[in-house]
Amino acid sequence: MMIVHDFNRGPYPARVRIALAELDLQDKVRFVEVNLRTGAHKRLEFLEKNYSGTLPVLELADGTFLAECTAITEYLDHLGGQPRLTGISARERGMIHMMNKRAEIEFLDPISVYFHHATPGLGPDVELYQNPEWGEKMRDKALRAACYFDEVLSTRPHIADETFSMADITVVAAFIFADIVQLEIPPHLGHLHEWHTRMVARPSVQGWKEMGRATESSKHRT
Ligand code: GTS
Repeated sequence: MMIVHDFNRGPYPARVRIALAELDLQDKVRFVEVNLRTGAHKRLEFLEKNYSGTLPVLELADGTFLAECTAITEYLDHLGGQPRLTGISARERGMIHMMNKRAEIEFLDPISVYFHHATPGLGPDVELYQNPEWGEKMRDKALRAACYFDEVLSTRPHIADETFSMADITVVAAFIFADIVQLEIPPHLGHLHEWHTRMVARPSVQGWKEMGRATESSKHRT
């Protein structure tokens, strides 16, 4: 059994939950909650698992710790020998990697920076340095990315290509984070919103919060 070190409502952990559901691997993991709001992820005990002090982290049965949603998704996708989220052909893999990285650095990560710098974030005990101006800039960067992805989706049905991939999951997470920080994705971005409606209809995206509930109950069991 693998362990997901998790924060049950977090947009980044949601990426791993969605990947687990897409790959039908929910039964292969159990969740252990790490409370971001008390700064548990910045303590030595956790930093030994993930140098970057972020969630999620996947702990393999042999004790290896895998951090970074992209790396975790790659790993999970290759467990069954038939990758479904990270591409098979060289072209697919290249496109998915590029678009996933773009979704991170242009869209999801800037919303996270906005949250940590220009809103109360995780609270004064955890947010020891805040730069609101930088946060606002990152919010604007995220909004520019929304326009970019709208344009991309005017030419193809998914973020990277014809089929659903890890890059779609990353943009879904950006929507989840935007919702948390009440950042409106401009309604006129019709292609992006139409894509999002399709994504939300997927059982994996519909169900990520339910897997969150499983987190809570497993926390109480352990
Ligand atoms: N690049 C990392 C990844 O892709 O896994 C980023 C992970 C990340 O930022 N996770 C958030 C975190 O640990 C969790 S959440 O915001 O989605 O709940 N944030 C805590 C912090 O102090 O940055």
